[in-house]
Amino acid sequence: MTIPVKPKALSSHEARDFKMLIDGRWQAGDARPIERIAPSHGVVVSRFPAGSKADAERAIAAARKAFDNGPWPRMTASERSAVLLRAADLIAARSEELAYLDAIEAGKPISQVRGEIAGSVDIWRYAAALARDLHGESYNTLGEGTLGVVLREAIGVVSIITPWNFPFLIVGQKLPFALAAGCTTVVKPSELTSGSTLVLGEILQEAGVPDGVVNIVTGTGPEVGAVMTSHPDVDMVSFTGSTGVGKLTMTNAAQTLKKVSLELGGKNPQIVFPDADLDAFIDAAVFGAYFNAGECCNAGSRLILHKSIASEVVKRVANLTQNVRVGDPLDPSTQVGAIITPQHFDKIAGYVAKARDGGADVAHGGGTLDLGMGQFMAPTILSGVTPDMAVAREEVFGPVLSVLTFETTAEAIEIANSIDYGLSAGVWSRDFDTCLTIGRRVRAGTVWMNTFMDGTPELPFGGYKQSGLGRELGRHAVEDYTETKTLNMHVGSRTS
Ligand code: TXE
Repeated sequence: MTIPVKPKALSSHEARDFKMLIDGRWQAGDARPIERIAPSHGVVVSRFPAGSKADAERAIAAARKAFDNGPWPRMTASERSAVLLRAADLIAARSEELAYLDAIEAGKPISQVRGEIAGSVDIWRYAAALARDLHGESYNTLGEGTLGVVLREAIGVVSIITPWNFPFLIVGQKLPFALAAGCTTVVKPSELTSGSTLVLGEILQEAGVPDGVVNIVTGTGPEVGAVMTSHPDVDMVSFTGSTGVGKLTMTNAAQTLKKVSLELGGKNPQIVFPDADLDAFIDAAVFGAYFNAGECCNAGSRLILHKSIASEVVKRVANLTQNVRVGDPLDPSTQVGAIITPQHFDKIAGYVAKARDGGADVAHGGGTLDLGMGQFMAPTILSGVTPDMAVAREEVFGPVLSVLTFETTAEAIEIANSIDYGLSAGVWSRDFDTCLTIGRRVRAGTVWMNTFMDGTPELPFGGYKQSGLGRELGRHAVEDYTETKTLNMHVGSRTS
């Protein structure tokens, strides 16, 4: 029944007080700060300024001024790249501090966060490399006397809004690419997990980012985020979060036709055929479902198993789940941490109860794991789930695995594609043809074949359907933060 890792009380603990960064100055804000209670330990660990609408407006004005008149967009690509490389080194140097903040504020296992910070360093370096390869095109083939030059120019002021599930990693999928293009930014981290993003602000100042280029305003979505998505001086919004707020972002941005990039939810299938390497798959199923306590847009939360292997696979997944270590995020042996808030815990529990009432069986877990403090959930496997159930269609965002079955390849594809999301998918088979058929027919931004959730900065990431709009990472990541300008030139004498 999983291995509990009881949190140790935080000895001589003091909450850390943070300030926000507007136009190069650290400020506390006027309102009472937002207190973050660690989801694993139940005590206040951080206090963030509760930014106001006026704070958001001042940050946008600073970013606008820095874009219109400041040095950042006018530097050479080589100079911007050097700043990003310095930032990467400084992130690496402060990685333990950053890992602790994400672990304690989000309840994520520290060993996992260390990997995310290391991955993020690599992404910052990748963005630094791309900064020097941003280029347009020229056409000398448009007829004699005409030369066409296509420029890539920084799009301007970018609002970056991030969620709580991967606080440091996700800001790193957006900010370095916006900076590489020469943009200026206003960043709003989640009000639950702002600490590591604010430390990043210090790092960027030290790396040489000029005042006003990166502003970080903490606070809630309706207060700060709403201004950042609707203000006429913002040229683009890059958002990661829920599909609901993603739609609101697009509606707000439409008022002044801002560009939007949206990374939203997922309900990702893993389709398994009888000829699959089941040893490899069982590991991937457990990792894919419970990584980050399932609070992960890429979670492999729907197993779609061929009927002939379903009962064996469920038994083996349940057996391996018993060895998963759940509990204290600060213990390096922990694999699954705490659930982000009590309200979110209730939402997850509600999905499990509803599935049970609808006829699903609980093959493992199903409820609270009482560790004396914080909120933890036992990794849960629901078998006998049907494609019409909410738990099979909606993003639960918790350690809950739904098991469905299929008989024909066409049926597997139909189940996989039957929902509103299309972020990622997995297929497991030793037959190349089967893998490619699924790979081509499943409507998702990423399809893993005989592996799951691997990624590198070179590979684009994003969703089909209501999982989002646009792609992050990949070699076009910097271009996403640019406008295209055509220079159409007349060349030579007009007499002939
Ligand atoms: O996300 P929100 P929540 C999904 C997941 C989860 C659900 C709710 O299913 O259970 O969303 O999580 C800011 N204008 N994902 O409520 O509210 C907010 O302050 C502008 C999937 O935490 O979307 C935070 O900074 N901004 C996801 C960010 O939006 C607003 C990751 C995300 O918060 C705003 C997180 C507004 N009106 C949740 N309201 C993924 N794709 O990985 C809120 N925000």
